[in-house]
Amino acid sequence: MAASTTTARTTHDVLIIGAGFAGLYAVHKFRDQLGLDVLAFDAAGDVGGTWYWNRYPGARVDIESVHYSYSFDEDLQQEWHWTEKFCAQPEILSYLGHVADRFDLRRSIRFNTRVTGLTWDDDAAEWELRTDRGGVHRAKYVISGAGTLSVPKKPEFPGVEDFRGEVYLTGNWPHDEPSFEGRRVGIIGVGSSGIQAISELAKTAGHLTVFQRTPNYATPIGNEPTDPAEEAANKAGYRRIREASRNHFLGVPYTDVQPSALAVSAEERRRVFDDRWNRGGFRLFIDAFGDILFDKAANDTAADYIRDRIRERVHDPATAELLCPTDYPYGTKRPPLETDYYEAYNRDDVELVDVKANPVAEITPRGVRLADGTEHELDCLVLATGFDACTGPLLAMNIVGRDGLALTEHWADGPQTYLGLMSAGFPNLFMITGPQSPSVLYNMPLAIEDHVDFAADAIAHLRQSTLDVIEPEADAERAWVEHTNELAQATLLPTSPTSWYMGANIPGKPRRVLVYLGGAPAYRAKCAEIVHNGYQGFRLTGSAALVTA
Ligand code: N01
Repeated sequence: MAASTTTARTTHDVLIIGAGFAGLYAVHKFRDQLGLDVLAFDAAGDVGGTWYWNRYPGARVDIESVHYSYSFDEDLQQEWHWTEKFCAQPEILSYLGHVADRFDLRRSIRFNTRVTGLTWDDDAAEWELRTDRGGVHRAKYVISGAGTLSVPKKPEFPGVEDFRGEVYLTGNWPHDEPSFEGRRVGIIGVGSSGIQAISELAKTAGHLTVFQRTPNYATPIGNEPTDPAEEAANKAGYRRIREASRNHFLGVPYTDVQPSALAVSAEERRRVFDDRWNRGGFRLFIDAFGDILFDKAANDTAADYIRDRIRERVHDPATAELLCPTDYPYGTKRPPLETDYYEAYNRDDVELVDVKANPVAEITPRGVRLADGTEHELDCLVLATGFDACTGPLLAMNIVGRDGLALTEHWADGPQTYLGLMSAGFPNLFMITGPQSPSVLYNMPLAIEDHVDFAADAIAHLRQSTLDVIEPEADAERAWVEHTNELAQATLLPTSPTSWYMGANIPGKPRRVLVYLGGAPAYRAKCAEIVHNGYQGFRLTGSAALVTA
């Protein structure tokens, strides 16, 4: 494991924040491929990022593992064997551990070390990074791989600290697997995390109470053991598969999307929806009809279809209706993928409580009390209440750029970025899968590789000259923010009242789209054009130190 000693003051070429998919690849890229001196940090005790923290029962990937994996090393993708189509958290964590071993990455990472401050020193033209272990580290370049969903939403229920039972956060799950056998368990939240956890908790808890505010459009994941013939074909065709993925909106090599749900007969629509439902993954969402995310009438056809399927699976009609989303379009919140989720509600020991009609008033020492005074007594409470997505991890690090400008100030009305990768006034700081990039609407490992490669190319480009500072121009940034907002307005996303894609899940958070909605191919083409035009929209300069050297 990591070196546990912290050198109080060190200087490097590149500082890297995080040891998840982004940080690990960045260490390899900058240290082993560019030959730079790097140091990385992670608050966790080992590598894994999101897969280190999210160990709750049922945690599983929602993009096929064969696609949700690194593409940068042919030997790596040939030698690794995924046991299932959609692997569970322990296997993804093993994969990242294997990557760390294979490329000897841990020696460049300080674990159990949280970044608490990052300040740009204009005179030296370098960043100073501070940690909670008292370390002060300097470098010309900083790569943030701090993640998009790594800051859990703070529990917003009064009294939670007085609860006499155990409280668990899905996004910060204990390493000693808690036992729920025979216990009265409550869970708040039915997003992707809650839905995965509920399916598993229902099997072991003595009684499970699900506190649901907004039901979700969950569809079958379609998980199965890896088919050896398919695996062999994938390994033989990885090059083509990765290329097809990078040319797809979501970064997966799906090819069956039809233009419009409204252009086909009801029978054909049903056939397509049935086919995608049965094949699982995000096929219903992204590989059925191209207008589902853009046209309300098209969206209604998919939403109606999903509601019908929910009603087929849940025996009690009143419970089924409560589980049917009605007040926001399908896909405007990330659609959860499930295994036997709806069947959990057919058990006598699982109870669904509507906390939209009757909100949670407080957590009492005994359990959860609702607005009408009803108290649900519990032994354990699981909070699956989501994350301060996309901007949260960056804003948590006390980043201060040029002229003392705090990132919190620059982003007071929502994120301001160029390409979702850099921000004006914050030179040489690359935000991997940052806000206003495709990030969570692209296949994350590929999105990460694209961004790390962009940063590495930019730094290599600077190092070939007497330049060493890259920063977006304010006009280019304004235009990018406007562009991402316009793209969002052309979709149904802004109509969801609680979607984290729009920052709407956190009270007081500015309502601004956090994801680039033009799709991965358009985004990649834009980045390539910008580089081709000499890093158009970026200002490339030489620091005084370099020029006088
Ligand atoms: O969080 P969420 P998540 N009272 O924000 C409820 C990724 N992920 O952790 O909708 C009552 O989606 C909230 O209710 P509402 C994936 O990208 C991937 O589940 O605000 N309820 C909602 O039901 C995903 O989208 C996987 O009304 C409250 C839930 O908590 C993202 O992470 C697995 C509440 C939060 O849902 C986030 O998912 C897991 C309150 N005060 C996660 N506050 C994969 O499959 C919140 N809620 C790879």
